Amino acid sequence: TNSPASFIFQLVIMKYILSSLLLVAPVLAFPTSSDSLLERQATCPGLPSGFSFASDGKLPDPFTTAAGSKVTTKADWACRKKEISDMFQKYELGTLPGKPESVTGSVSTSSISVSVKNAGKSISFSASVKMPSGASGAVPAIITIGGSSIPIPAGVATINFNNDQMAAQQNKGSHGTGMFFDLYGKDHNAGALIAWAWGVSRILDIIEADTTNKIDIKRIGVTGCSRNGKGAFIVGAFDDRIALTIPQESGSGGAACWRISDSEHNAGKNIQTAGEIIGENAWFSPLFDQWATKTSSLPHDHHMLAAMTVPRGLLVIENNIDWLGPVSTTGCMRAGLEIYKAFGSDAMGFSETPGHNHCQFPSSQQPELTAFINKFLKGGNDATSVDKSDQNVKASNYISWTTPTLT
Ligand code: MCU
Repeated sequence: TNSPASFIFQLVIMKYILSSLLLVAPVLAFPTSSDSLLERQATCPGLPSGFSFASDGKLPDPFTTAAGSKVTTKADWACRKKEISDMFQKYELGTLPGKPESVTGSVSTSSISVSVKNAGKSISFSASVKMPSGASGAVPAIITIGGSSIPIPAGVATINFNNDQMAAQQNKGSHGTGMFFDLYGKDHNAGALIAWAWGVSRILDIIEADTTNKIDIKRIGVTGCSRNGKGAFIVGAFDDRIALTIPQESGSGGAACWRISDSEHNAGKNIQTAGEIIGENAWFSPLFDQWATKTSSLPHDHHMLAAMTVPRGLLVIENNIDWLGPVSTTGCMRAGLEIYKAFGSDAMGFSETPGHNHCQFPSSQQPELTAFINKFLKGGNDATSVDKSDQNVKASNYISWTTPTLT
C-alpha cells in the first residue's frame, strides 16, 4: 500500500481532514540571531575546483573540509557550510541563483506580492496570507510549501507558497516548467526543490524590506509534508532568515540519507531510493542522475542538511512508513543531531512515530511541535531536545567520524 499512487491518494485525503489547534499565547520579543553568517560565507571559497571524493558507504564527515583539515571552531563553520552548500547544489539540487537584479513587492494582511526582474526577464507571483486574529504589530509566520499538514497555532500567520507554480512537480518531464524557469531559462539545472527555495527567499526579501510592520522577519518558520516536506527542508537549509524548519514526513530526498535508503533497499525493504526518485519526478537536478545509482560516491548525504540549518531551529517530523524509510530517516537525522551537539545546541529535534496515515499529524507529536514553535517563533523558553523513534537505530551504525565540541 505504500506505492507512489497511494501516497498521493493519502495526501488528497489528508488535505480534507486538516484540523487547526488554537493555542493562546502572547507574542513576545524574539532574540535576534545569526545574520552575519551569510555575509561571512560570501568571503568563503566554497568547494575547490577539481574536488573529488573517494567512495564511502558511511555518511561523510561534516567536520573535515574539502582540503582535509578538521573543523574545530564555530567560526570555521561558515566556510565549511559553504562547501556543503556547494556539494548539495553541484551533485544533487542544481544551482541556487543569487539575489536577482530587482525584487519589489508588498505585504498586505491577505497577500505578499513579489515581482522579480533579471537579465531582461521578469516574473510576478503572490503568496496568500492568513493573519492571526487580534494581530497587532509584527507577528511570527509559518510559510507552508503547498499547504500545511500541521496545525498552525494562534498568534502565528500562515503564508501559502505556491511551489508548483514556481517549479512544477508532475513527473520527471516537469523539469524546466514554472516561473523559476521563465526567469532563468528552461535549461537551468535547478531541480524543483532548489527552485522553490529561491522563490521563498524572494518572499523573505519582501518581508525584510517591508516597513508596514506586519510580519516579523526574525520569526519565520517553514513547513510542508511529503514531497513538499522535502521542499520545506531545502528552503530552511538554504536561507538563514528561516528561524524554524519543520519538514514533515519528507522521507527519501528529505530526512532520509541516500546511502541508508540504499542499504535498506538492498535488505529487501520497500523504500524509495535515489535511483527511483530521479525517474519519478523533477525534484532534483539533472546533475543528480549520474550519482543516483552510486550514492556512496557522493561527498555529502542528507545528515548534512543539519549542517546547513545549525544552529537555527529544526524539527524533523517523520512516520513509520516503509516507503519513507524509518530506519533511514532515524539514522540520518541522528547523524544530523551530532552536528547540533557539536555546537552545544538543542535547537534540532527528531520525532518519528508509528500508527498514523501519511501527513496526518498525530497528537503524539504535538508536544514537540508546540515546544519548537514556542521557542523559535514565539520567544518562549521551551525545552526542545527531542529524539523520538520506534526504530532501534544509532548514528554510530552509519558514521565513522567522531563529533567534536566546537569552540
Ligand atoms: C514522501 O514524498 C513523496 C514520495 O517521495 C513519492 O515517491 C510519492 O509518490 O509521493 C510522496 C508524496 O509526496 O506523497 C504525498
